[in-house]
Amino acid sequence: MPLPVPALPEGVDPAWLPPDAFRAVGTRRTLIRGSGLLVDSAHAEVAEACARFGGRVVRDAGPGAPPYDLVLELRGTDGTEAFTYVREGGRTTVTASGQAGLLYGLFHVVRLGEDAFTGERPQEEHRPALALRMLDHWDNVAVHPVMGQVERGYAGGSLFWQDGRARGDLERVRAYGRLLAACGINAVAVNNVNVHDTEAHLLTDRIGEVAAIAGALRPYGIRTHLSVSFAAPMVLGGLPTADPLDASVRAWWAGATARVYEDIEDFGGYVVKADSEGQPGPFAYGRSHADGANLLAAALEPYGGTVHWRAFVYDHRQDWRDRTTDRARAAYDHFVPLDGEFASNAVLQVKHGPMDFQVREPVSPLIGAMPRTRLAVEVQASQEYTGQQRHVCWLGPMWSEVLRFRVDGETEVGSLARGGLVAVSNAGDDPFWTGHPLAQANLYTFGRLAWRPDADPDGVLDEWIRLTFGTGPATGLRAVLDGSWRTYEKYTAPLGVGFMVQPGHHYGPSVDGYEYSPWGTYHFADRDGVGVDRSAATGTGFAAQYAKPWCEVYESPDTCPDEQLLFFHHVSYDHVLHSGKTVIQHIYDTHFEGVEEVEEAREVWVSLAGVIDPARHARGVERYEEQLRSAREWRDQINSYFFRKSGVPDAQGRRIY
Ligand code: GCV
Repeated sequence: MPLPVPALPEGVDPAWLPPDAFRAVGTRRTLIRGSGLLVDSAHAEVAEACARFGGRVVRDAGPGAPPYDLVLELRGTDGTEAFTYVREGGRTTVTASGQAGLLYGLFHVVRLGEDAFTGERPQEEHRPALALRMLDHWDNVAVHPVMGQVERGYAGGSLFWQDGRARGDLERVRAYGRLLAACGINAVAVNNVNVHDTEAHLLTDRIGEVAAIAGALRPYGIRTHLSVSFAAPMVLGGLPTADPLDASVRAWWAGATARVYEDIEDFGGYVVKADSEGQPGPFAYGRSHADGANLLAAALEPYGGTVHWRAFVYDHRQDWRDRTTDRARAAYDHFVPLDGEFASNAVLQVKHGPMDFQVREPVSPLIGAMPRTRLAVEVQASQEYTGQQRHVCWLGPMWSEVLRFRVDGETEVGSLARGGLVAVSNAGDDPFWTGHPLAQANLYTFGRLAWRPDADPDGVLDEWIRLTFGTGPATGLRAVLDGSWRTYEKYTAPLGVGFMVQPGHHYGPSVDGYEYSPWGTYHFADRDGVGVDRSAATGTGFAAQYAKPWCEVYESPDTCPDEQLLFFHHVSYDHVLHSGKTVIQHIYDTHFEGVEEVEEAREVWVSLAGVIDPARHARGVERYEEQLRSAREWRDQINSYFFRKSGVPDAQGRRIY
């Protein structure tokens, strides 16, 4: 008997899989052919829908069976995730040669709803563009005294860990896996990349807890990965060194990894943050990051595992007086010389921008500069710098811009992410999963873009709205989500300069919060101008890390796109943008506009009372109050700061403090 569809605890939001989303399938006659764990999951989905809506499901019927509206047929066992979909002769047929493909095919039919059973459609082949579509959870097992249970988590506690151990009841984890499968995600790293001592033990004596979580995710085609400490041989194995070229270290990793696979046969592999923000790494031994990554790759290789090695390596103890060190340069400077040295099962995981998940950054020049290395691109669904899931900020357009960016004028980032697309997860044990109910759109959009990086994000948004809310409030929801990233950008740090957030927790404005800090995140505003000169001619040289045409485009303020101007150049307040406005007037205008746009969005949301279920609506109202308060604070602090620095009044004479 297949496991039933996971039951959601009382009050937990069904997100994009409400029962109604299955109505079209549940009223039909379905035949399922094939066997295996994921086919069982597909069967359970259809069976539950039929029980609710009156349809019928038959498994593996022989000849002479009655006619079916939907046939889901597994025709092989090759493990691929692709499926074909055809509608002919009044029947809808999904075929796949791997179990996961069959499950994805079913969710495709669910997404289409009635359309899946109407008219005729020639055969379509659906195949994920990226093999790995992964979420990294920055979850701590034990509550961290500063970072809490989930580092940069804005959706309650961890879905996996509670009271210092894996949750005993993993039904919600199963439900999470189901949601993720329905948008195409197939891998999850279950713990923080900052590996503290408690979490380090997950690799060895506590691997059983990881295995239990893996067991809950497996029926939905999701492989489990683990963040590990580079110093594990010392911390856990009692060795005097973690030197990647030391034979005893290599043997330790081989042994530890063999034991992991005894417990989790389909274990995905390790995620490593090394020599970064205080985490241990190969630099301590005078070794390169390729040496470090290859050590773990060798341990994983016999089992088909992968090491995801993060490229987020920079000096976080910089002297702010030193104008030559540029954090934006760091990943490229460290890793490009290592191109070609990484093992084939080592993936270099690169943040999409050169800094750190700001509301606007150029695409990291590292992507495209390492043709002989498997790269994964990392984005942040968790809204650390984009409103912390209190503000509505739908990131689909930003991610889509990144994925469609042509690094050399031709090759798209989405095609270069051979190691996959990874997001820092924004989900937690909050009843709405993501804190703000509208932040679910980010999780869903991430999965769909990972499947098809060239997908139109607006289409994905429509899909999410339709599945989650039905058709009623679609126009209003589109209105509040669609431009929300640009709105957020308008009232926060201007023109790509980044940060200006309160130190530590990163919520709310503090223009100089990081200006005299060691973190390398400066804006250099003075009485004459603002921005970071990263040109090759007079600045840090970062612009020269790009291939043509971008190195030329970014090199000069005349050609640099307005939205990136202060990332690449220090310009005077009266510098005229391509838009025709001066920098200072742009700052004033966008900050007033941004707040007005939040006011309008809030009105739209309020007007949806009665169309959206009361619990979601009430949570959204509460969050909009906070977003508006915070946006006003941003507006007033930024505008006042730049007015005081520049002495230039607002051309429209609006209130600046
Ligand atoms: C997990 C930023 C965040 C850190 C995070 C780090 C990373 O610096 O503020 O909390 O650490 O990125 O990506 O490793």
